[in-house]
Amino acid sequence: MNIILCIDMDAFFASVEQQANPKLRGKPVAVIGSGHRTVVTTRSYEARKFGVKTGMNVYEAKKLCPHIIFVVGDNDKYAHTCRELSEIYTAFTPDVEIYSIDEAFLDVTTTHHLFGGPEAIGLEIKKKVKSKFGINCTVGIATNILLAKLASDISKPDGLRWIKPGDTSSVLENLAVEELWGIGRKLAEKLDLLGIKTCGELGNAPASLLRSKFGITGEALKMMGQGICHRPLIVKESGPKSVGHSMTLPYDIWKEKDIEAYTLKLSEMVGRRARKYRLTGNVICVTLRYKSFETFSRQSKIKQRTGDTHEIYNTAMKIIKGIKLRDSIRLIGVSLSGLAESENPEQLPLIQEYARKRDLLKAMDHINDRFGDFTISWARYMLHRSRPAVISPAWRPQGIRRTTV
Ligand code: TTP
Ligand code: MG
Repeated sequence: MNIILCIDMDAFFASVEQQANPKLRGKPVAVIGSGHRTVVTTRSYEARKFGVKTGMNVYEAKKLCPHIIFVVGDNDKYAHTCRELSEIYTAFTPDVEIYSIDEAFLDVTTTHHLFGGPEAIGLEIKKKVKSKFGINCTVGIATNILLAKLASDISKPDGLRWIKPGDTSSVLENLAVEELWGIGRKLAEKLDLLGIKTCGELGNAPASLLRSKFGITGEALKMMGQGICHRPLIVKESGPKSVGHSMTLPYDIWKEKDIEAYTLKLSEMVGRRARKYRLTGNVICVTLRYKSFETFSRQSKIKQRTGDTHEIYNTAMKIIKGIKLRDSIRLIGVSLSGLAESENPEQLPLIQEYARKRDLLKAMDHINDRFGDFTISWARYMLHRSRPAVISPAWRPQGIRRTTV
């Protein structure tokens, strides 16, 4: 029998904002985008009491809750927290699926006994999330992701619920079908026309009826009504062969100082990730894409492995300066490969200059870990800082969020 945990942050964007600004705590807060036709992406539980919902425009929200505080969302901050959260999860199992920006599934079938059981893991995760980020989350535990997600949904906010196999039918019996993950309003309306309102009714409906109405999905729907779900977790492979970042630039560039600034930003992202995972590498590779979309890579091997932003940057710039650019650039990528685990980073370097550099990077990493990527960076890069205005609800660390099970 599998044991799956679903971890879902409570009012995620709003909670992150309330944490970042104490004046927002305990208050009705709605997170919005920066455009003038923006809508509410989420709202604090204080705002939910007034009926403020995701998707409402600011006028509708204000009408329901006149003292609501609107905050323009900061995607970098949420993505940063999401990445940090996954580190908390992987301490309990390597089988983690980051499903969306604030939801993850953990398969603890083979590891829960090491930590005192599934509930103990859930409580520990809640504690860690609270102490590290100051935000609440809800944990659902069950034998599959459908029921784990349901367990979390029905115990929000700040909850923990284990739906054990013996409890499944009593939980589902009178539950409205649209409470199930993957059954939206439209599908619920179609089921309603067949006289099916609850999961209990869905689970007991004749398979032939569902098949004739919904085709092959009909069978899956019946199983969902019974709390059966065979979708496995989609777990990202671990053990990177290289650490790399690339970015399509906001506009095509040509000037050396622009190329330098973006290469420095990318080198910092690569260096920081390498340092975080205690990796060093000795092959630096630069990828360039011209305005015409022609793309090519050049690499260079250095004598000693490094995770130092400036060594990566200097090598990357040497590579770029050795290329006779034929067109303006629309994408730059920097990667570090030939990876090995770095030696004990606390060991004192013999040369004082190296010690200073190490301490500087460590202090910068510490600040950026705590407050988000690029809170502190090199002056040359800061001049080129820009930030996207909105985040897609489909955002997830790898690819697009799936909306059905
Ligand atoms: P959800 O987990 O759906 O919502 P939530 O975390 O705000 O609240 P809950 O306590 O009910 O889990 O979404 C996670 C974040 O994703 C949310 O904080 C904002 C963002 N989001 C969008 O940007 N657009 C959307 O349409 C939805 C639903 C969420
Ligand atoms: Mg959430």
